[in-house]
Order: sequence, then C-alpha cells, then structure tokens
Amino acid sequence: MLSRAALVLRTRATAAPTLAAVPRRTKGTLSRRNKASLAAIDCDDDELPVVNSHNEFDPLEEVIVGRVDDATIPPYDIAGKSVWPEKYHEMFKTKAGQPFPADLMKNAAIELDNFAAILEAEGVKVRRPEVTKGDFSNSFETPDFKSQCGLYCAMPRDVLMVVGNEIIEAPMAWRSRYFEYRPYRKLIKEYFHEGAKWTTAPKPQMSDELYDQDYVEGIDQYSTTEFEPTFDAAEFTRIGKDIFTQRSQVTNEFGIEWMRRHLGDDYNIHVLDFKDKNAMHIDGTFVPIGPGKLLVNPKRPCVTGKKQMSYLYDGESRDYCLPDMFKGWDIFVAQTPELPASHPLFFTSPWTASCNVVMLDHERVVVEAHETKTIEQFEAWGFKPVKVPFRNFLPFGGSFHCATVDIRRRGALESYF
Ligand code: ABU
Repeated sequence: MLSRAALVLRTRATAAPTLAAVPRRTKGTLSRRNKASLAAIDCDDDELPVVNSHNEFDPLEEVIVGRVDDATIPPYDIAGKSVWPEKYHEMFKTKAGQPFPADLMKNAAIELDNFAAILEAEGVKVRRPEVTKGDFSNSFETPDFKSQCGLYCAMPRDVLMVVGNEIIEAPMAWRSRYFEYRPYRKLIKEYFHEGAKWTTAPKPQMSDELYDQDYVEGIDQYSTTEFEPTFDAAEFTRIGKDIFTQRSQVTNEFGIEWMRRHLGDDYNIHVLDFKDKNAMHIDGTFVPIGPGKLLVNPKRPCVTGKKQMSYLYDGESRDYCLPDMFKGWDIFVAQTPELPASHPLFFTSPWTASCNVVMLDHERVVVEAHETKTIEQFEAWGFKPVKVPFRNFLPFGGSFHCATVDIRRRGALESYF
C-alpha cells in the first residue's frame, strides 16, 4: 500500500503532462491555469481543474447526484431480458411508458435529496441534472428505431465518465437511454466553459443489428452484438493510469476498443472476466476503495489471472483470481446484502446494497444505512462509514456509486501498480 508521502512524490512526477493537456478556453480558465499546480494531492481547490478525477478514492470535492423525476418504466426487449430479474419481465411487458410506483418515486427522491445534503455536510459540492416532465415519459423516434419512452437520469455514473479533465458521454446500449445525456448538458457546458474536455463517444444507431434476437442466457452469451461500439460508463473503473472493464450485456468489445484508442498511451485498459452471466456494470462487482485496496463481490469472482485468494461463500470454498499486477493488494470480500428477498429490484441484483459504495476519500465510505454487517465490516477494515438510507432508491438499479459521478477529486494521475 502507498503511504501518503509516496503518493505525493509520485503525483509530482506525473503532474506536468496532465496540466499541459488542459485546453485554455475562457478568462476564468486562464486564471485557474495561471495559478495551477497539480503537483501535490493536497494542493488547494483553486489549483485543480474544475473537472479532475483519476480514480475512485481520492478526496471528493464535487459530484453530480441523479434524480428520479419523470423516471419511466422502459419497454421489454432483448437487451433488458439479458439483465432484468425475471420476476419483473411482466411489468416491463405491460407497464412500459408508465411511471414507477408512486411511493417508491417519492421516497427515492427524498433519499436522493438527503444523500445530497449528507454529501454537502461532508464537504462535497453537489450538482444535480435538470429534468423536465416528458424528458423520459415521452416516446421518440430516430431513423433507426422507435422507443415508447426513455428511462431516467437517476444514474449519472452510467452515462458520464470522467477521466482526468475529460467528460465522456457513453454510447449506452439500451434504446430507452438514447437521450439520457440531455438533463446533464447544462452542467457539461458549464464545465466545458471552465476548461474541461467534452467528448461524446460515437452515437450508436441502435438498429436491430446491435441486438442478438436469438440471445439465450449462458456463459459468454450476450444480447448485444459487435455491430457498433457500445458501452455504459459504469463499465469502467479507474485506478489512475489503469482502467478496468468487462465485456457485458451493455458493453461490447468494439466499445472497449474505442475507449482504448480514445484514451491512448497514457492509460492501460484491462479487460477482466467475472463469473456473471448477466453482467452489466463493473461497479457492483469489482470496486477499488483505496490505493492497494479492492472490494469484491463474492458471488461474481474474477476468473482472469491466477488464484489470489480463497474465501467461503454460500458454504463453499471459492477461488478469486486476479492478474499478477494485484499481488500485495488488500482484497476485501463484500458482505452478502441484508435486503429482504421481497424488496423490489427492477433492474439489478441485491448486491448493489453492499458493493456499490462511493468513497469520499481513502477512509470515508458511503454505505447503505440498513446494511449493518457491511458497516461493521468496513469499520473492522479501518474505514469510516458514512451511513445513508437508500432502500427506496435501490429498486431503480443501483446505489451510491451509480447515483453519482465524481466531477472533481483532489489528486493527480498516478500509477498504482
Ligand atoms: N451499476 C449497477 C450494478 C448492478 C449490479 O452489480 O447488480
């Protein structure tokens, strides 16, 4: 594990290229740049670019938190079939275009506001997307497909990826998510005017060729084809110069290759394979929580690389593999979620309740307030849990990591391996 002193030293060594790459756009940007020194992790706020995030754990300064307003049940299709829990398939078939249950919408909105207030109290600046009635509940059509409705802007992590000073809008795989970037555009334009880079990955056509209509669930079976690049931003998790991803139901090899070429030689993109037939997003499966520290989902072990450890899950001993580069890392096995089996979860497994955490720095971790075993475990590992109730939000498909995207973390681009 890196000491803080080592972190600062390494940061100094890698700072200059990052700074040189920042575009000069506005007067405000120039004065920011003139003062800028990205040399140390503990530099003043003023010295950082407005968008600056290289990993999942450096001190968080600014974040976008999603909203559930106008959240709409999307239509059943093959892409959804490959990930949605079977017991809700009927809901997607019969209630598409309608709002989610009113009590959940109301209480999830309250939980999001409370989460935002807690983040502010922890010293994090919170920004929110702007959503208008009809943004998601209206139908839409492109030359290639029609959709009965959109989905929501509850999960900024799925659509926006921040790599250093750049915001990348993801070419997400679900038709219902085609226009999901819109509620964030006002914020993105503001960040751009303040000096951030702004990229939209090639917009997918989403014609029928993108979907395998013969898809059946199984190992290495995917509902998306290689017709064009597609990925969700939550499929990439950042550990400085090394970024980890997986082929999933929403992220194809074409999309991963686009990201590799786009980011270029400053980054290494690593593709891992997990035991997960319904894979969608790496942030409920493989979660960096500090330099040299990884939280892993015991139900979905990594099968890439060599055995790094064994652990007990469901009464059985299991192996967790990792590439050699993780030798010496602390691997923390997540607790099985305590969420009752009857709790509605329309899009995902219950594992987001214990795995989909967000780090406020190398110690403070935002944890779902009802997950007492997870809280105790984080304390025993030496972290400081910040407890936030989020059970009404979970049905929408994620937890704290999904519901946020970090805009600025205090720190610079480093290699942790
Ligand atoms: N970002 C959502 C993760 C979903 C899951 O791991 O079940």
